[in-house]
Amino acid sequence: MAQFEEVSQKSKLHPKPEGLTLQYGTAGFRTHAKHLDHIMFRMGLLATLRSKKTKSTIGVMVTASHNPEEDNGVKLIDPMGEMVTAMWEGYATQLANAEQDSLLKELKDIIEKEDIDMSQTASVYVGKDTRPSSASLSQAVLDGVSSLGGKTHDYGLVTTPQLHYMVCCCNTHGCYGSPTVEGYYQKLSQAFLQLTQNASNRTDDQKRLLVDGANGIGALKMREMEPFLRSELQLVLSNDGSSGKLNHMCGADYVKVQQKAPQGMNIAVGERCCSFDGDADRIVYYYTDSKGCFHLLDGDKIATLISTYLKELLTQVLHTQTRSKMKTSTSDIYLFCVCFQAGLNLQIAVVQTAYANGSSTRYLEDVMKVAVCCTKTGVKHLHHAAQEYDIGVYFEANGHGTVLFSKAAQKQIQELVKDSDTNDERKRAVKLLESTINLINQTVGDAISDMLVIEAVLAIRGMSVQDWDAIYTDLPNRQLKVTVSDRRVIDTTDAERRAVTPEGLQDAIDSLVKKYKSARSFVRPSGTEDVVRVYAEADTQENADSLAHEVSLAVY
Ligand code: NG1
Ligand code: ZN
Repeated sequence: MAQFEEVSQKSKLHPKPEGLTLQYGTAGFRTHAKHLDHIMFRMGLLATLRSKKTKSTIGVMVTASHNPEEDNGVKLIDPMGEMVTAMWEGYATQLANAEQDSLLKELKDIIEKEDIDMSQTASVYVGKDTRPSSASLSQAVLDGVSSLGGKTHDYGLVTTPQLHYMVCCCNTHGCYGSPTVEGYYQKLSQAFLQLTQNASNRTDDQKRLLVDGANGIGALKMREMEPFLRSELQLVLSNDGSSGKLNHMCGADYVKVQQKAPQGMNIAVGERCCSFDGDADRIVYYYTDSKGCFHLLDGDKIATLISTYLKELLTQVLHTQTRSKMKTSTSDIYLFCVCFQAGLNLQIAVVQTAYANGSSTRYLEDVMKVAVCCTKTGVKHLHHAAQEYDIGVYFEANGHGTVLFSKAAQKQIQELVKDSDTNDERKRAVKLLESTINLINQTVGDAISDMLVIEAVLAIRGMSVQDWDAIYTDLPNRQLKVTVSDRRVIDTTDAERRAVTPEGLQDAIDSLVKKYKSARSFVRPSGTEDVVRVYAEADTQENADSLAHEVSLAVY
């Protein structure tokens, strides 16, 4: 019992307001910062239990991502850097909502259900974003961990993906990289520099990129990373937090939803720009053309660029190897077998959500001949689906995503790199694959890593942002939010593309959609805000706007 004495004492310093209930949603707990002190303390407790249970380091990130500066939130990170399992999300909600006098009872209930050995040591990594409330809230997490005797490492200000990376590095004993911010910069910059060596004669203009840091942690971290990139990428940072408010009229979410450039950025015609969100796990690109038209390159365009590039590399390995086979020496035949696997047996798939633009899905399936799979919104669903493939490229349309390489795929690629008996073209392709793997943060979507991958791919393929944009043309689309008295009355199926309840809603949507050309629309309750989201796309912007409007009226 003595081990819970400190929890009992310290929890009084982080009291739960009576009657307040919160849910561990798609992105953890997220609400106004003033409601979160007790949640943070309790998530410190839960992370300690999770660490004892898994005998691994667990992460706790304090952030509310793209939400307003006054909000905050918290997310738990599992041993390999992935999101915590659904079962533990349930425990998080249970612990968060226990009234003060039943906290210990709920804690012991989890310990019993999970059969946790309390004598096991615990280690928790904690990080925070730049919100004014983050300092005291992350202190509450640290208090929670130490009151249960867990060890903490406070990383202070880091991006969400950086903390995921640290947790993965720690639990893989350095195999993934060194668990420091510097280790992260070194790993990524080395891979980036290796990749860009393959792009000859880049001009300063091609190396120049305008970055909107959303006045958040991403801007701070890009400044730290810049010297590691040795001018191979010349960043012009705006919304770097020196004056503006976090996520206010800037950042990836603003740009994606408003479909316009952020404030605080001076953009010349045709210039390549990107925006991070508030915790730097999302990125979107854009430019304006000579007519002043804004062009957005969102998560769907990013997934298309990256999967096309990877598919080409795998094909190059296969083709060059086929030529080796023609020489018919014994060793060539052997090499062919190894490479045949790399070229043929690695299946690339792209994982999307219902928000993916219809044009992107069509392009990937019909032109690229890549398998496309659709999951529910929320990166954990995409991440799990992507794990099913040798190479799973997943992106939400809002720019949150990454690429996963199966262990077997990584092994095959590494073996081919080591193989000294290869021709130059194949070696180049295999090395590019290896450096690309090193550049990608496979634990979670990462704006910095994604940005470097995109910049490297554009450089290697000699593409401008306009060439990239021209791969396919987005169907005009509109996203709206509708506030209703209870959003939970809407239940969906088919990866959230069809509403099952309330009765009649889907029929109403279907008949509205029929009025327009190339149209599609769906509604779903948000997992992070108290709203219903409406999405519509159609042949023209006017039609997409009016379909979205009509569907929102049907939701009331
Ligand atoms: P909700 O609020 O459930 O739509 C939003 C995003 C998700 C995901 C989460 C977590 C849209 C339409 N939805 O979820 O894609 O990023 O936030 O941050 O962008
Ligand atoms: Zn985010």
